[in-house]
Amino acid sequence: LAQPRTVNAARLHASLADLAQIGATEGGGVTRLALSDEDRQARDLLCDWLRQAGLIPKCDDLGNISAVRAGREQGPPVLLGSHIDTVVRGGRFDGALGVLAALETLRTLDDLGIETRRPVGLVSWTNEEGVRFEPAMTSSGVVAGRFTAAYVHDRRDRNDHRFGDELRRIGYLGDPANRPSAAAYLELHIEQGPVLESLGLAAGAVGGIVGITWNEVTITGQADHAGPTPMPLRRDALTASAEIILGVERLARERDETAVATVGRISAQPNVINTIPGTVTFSVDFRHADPAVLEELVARLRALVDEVARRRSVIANVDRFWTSEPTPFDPGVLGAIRDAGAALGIELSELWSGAGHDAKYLAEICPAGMIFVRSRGGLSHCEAEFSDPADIEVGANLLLNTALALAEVA
Ligand code: HGY
Ligand code: MN
Ligand code: MN
Repeated sequence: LAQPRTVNAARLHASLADLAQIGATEGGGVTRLALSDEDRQARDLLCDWLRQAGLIPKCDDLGNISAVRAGREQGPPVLLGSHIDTVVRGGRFDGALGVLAALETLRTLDDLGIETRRPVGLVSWTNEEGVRFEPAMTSSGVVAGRFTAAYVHDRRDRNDHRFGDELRRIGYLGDPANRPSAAAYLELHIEQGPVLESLGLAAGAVGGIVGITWNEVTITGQADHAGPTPMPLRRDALTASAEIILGVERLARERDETAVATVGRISAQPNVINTIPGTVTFSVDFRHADPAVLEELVARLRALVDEVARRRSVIANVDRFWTSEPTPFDPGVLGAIRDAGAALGIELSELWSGAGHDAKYLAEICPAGMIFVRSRGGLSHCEAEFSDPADIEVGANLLLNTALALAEVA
C-alpha cells in the first residue's frame, strides 16, 4: 500500500449510534431479532444510507441486502459485510460493526475519489444469529450452497411463525438473482472474547472459526400431581434434564481447556407450580477447533442421555440439527490484513474465533477472512457488550486498507 487511508470515524460512530436506537433496550443493549419489525426498521435505514451513498441496495430471496460500488473492471466484488440481527438483549456492536464499517469503507472510497480495479460490495446477511430461527448463519449458508432456500424458508420460531412468511411480511423477500457474489470476503467483527484485551491489543487477524454443533434434547417423563405422587413413583422430566445438563458442563470441563458446552435454551411443560414436568426440551451447543473432539462430545452426550434416561425411566431423544465444521481462513486474506496492520502501524495478534460468523460459509466459496476488534471484558451477547471508539476506528481502518489491497486500488 502506497500510503494507508483512514475512515471518517465520527461518521462511523454516528451510524453505529443511530442503528443502535432500533431495538434499543433499557439496559443499553439491543434486541433486533431476525425478521422482526425492528429488523425491518434497521433494513430500511441501511437501504436509505446505501442510496444516500449513491448505491443501489438489492435484496435476495433470503433477505440478504447487498450493494456494489463499481470498479474499473466488471466481475464479482470484494465483499465486506456482517449482520444487523441480534440476540435477545444483545449488544450494539455484534454484527452491526461489520455492516457499518463496510458502509464507512464505501463512503470513504467516494470521499477520496478512489477507483479500484475490482468492485467493492457491502452485504448484510439475514439471520446470522439463528436465535429466533434456528440454526445460525442460514442465509449466507444458502448463498454458499449449504442450505436450500426452501429449508430456510420453512424454519419456524417459537410462535410457529415461518421464516419465509416473516420475510414477506417485512417486505424483504427478494429475488434469488440478487444473491451476492464475491471475489473475496472480509468481515470486521468484535472479538466477543477476552484474548485481545488480555494482550492489550486493539485488533486481531482471525485465523479461523472453531467447529460448532447444535443439538436439541427432548426428555419425556410423566406429568403428574406435585402432591399425591410419591418421589419413587415419579418420572420427572426436569430433574432428569438437570442431571444431564450438569453432565454436559462436566463433559466440556473435563475434555480440555478449549472445549465449550452451553445449554442456553430450555422449556419445561406444562411449566406450572403444582405439576411434575412431563416434557422438557433443551439445547446443547458444543464448540471445538478439532472436528474429532466435536464428534466425541456428541457421542458422550448421547451416552450420558441414554444412561440417565434408563435409570430414571424417561424417554430421551437427541436431535443434532446443525454442524458448522472448523474453518481456517484464507492465508492470502490473512496476509493482506497483516500488511494493512503494518502500513497503519497497528500491532495485530492472530487468533481463532469461538463465535460463529457468516464468514464461515463465505470461506467455502471464495477467499475469506476476518478482523477482530477488542471487546471490553470479553463480554458479548449481553447489554454490557462494548468496544472502545478508538479500537473501532482501528478496526475500520484495517478493513478499509485490507479491502483496498484486495480490490487493487488504482
Ligand atoms: O452462535 C454464534 O456463535 C453466533 O453468535 N451466531
Ligand atoms: Mn455476530
Ligand atoms: Mn452474535
